[in-house]
Amino acid sequence: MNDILVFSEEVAAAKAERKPIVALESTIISHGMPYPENVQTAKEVEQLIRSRGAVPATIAIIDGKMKIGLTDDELEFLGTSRDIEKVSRRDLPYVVAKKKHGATTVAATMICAAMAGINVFATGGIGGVHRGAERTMDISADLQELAQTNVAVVCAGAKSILDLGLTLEYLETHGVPVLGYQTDILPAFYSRTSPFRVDYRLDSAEEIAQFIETKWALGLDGGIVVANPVPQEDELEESYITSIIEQALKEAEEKHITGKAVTPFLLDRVKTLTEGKSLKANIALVKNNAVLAADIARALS
Ligand code: PSU
Ligand code: MN
Repeated sequence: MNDILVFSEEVAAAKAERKPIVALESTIISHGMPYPENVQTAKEVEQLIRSRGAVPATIAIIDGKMKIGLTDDELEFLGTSRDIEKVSRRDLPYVVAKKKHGATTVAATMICAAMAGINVFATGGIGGVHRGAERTMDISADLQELAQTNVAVVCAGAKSILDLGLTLEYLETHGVPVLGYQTDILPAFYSRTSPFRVDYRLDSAEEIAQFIETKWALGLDGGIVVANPVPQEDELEESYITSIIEQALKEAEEKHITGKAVTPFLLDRVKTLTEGKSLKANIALVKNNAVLAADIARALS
């Protein structure tokens, strides 16, 4: 196991000194944003976490190694190579056994983070129950991971490519709390609001840390969703983004896109149809989440 789980120097030192650490995923780099914005954003997000007194640990599989903390060259490689698999829980053993390269989803990043002893993770949006899931059964493995793995995930809610109502129902069934940071309303990634409420509103990183600590102290295993709305100035208009998402969903249906290709297809279409407006919002919300995650990690340590 020790030669499969490999720490960067920076993260190894942070662990030895018991510094707060924030995990970051890599699917957003390889499959979520175009080059060069993906690599640029990944580096800036790491820098932001350092500036808040925590240590970033971007996670990916390189040559079959589960890397906890990446060099700038590795970030560049993930952001440019076409040879990167999207890796969720199901795919992890294949990519490790075959010594391939993989970008980790929220689920796979949670798994690697937990193995590495890291319990706070910042991302953009989580996967969830897809619209039409009553026909397709398309439910992201991210939700099942949140049900069982002890990592708090800071995100901007979930995109309305998903059925947000069913996603909340699924999380409730599995005992995953959805916390709103300074909001009562579940944010919908590009917009600060949705028709749904979060389970509990907490207004500071300290209160969120206290909640997380209490959950695990009670022996209640599993993750926590911390929903942090996109900054106001970067928000996209709800009716605008909704019509674009509906267009993308229609195209996915017509092209019979299924399985793990669905989410990357939808993300790519939304990006193209918004002519880059969604990318700007995406970058802003990821940075916003990184800052909150660093504050929570500090409060926890
Ligand atoms: N949603 C986004 N951006 C993303 C993803 C989801 O708004 O980049 C990525 C994350 O890595 C997430 C994954 O874990 O897609 C979910 O994929 P799937 O639906 O195939 O489980
Ligand atoms: Mn899916």
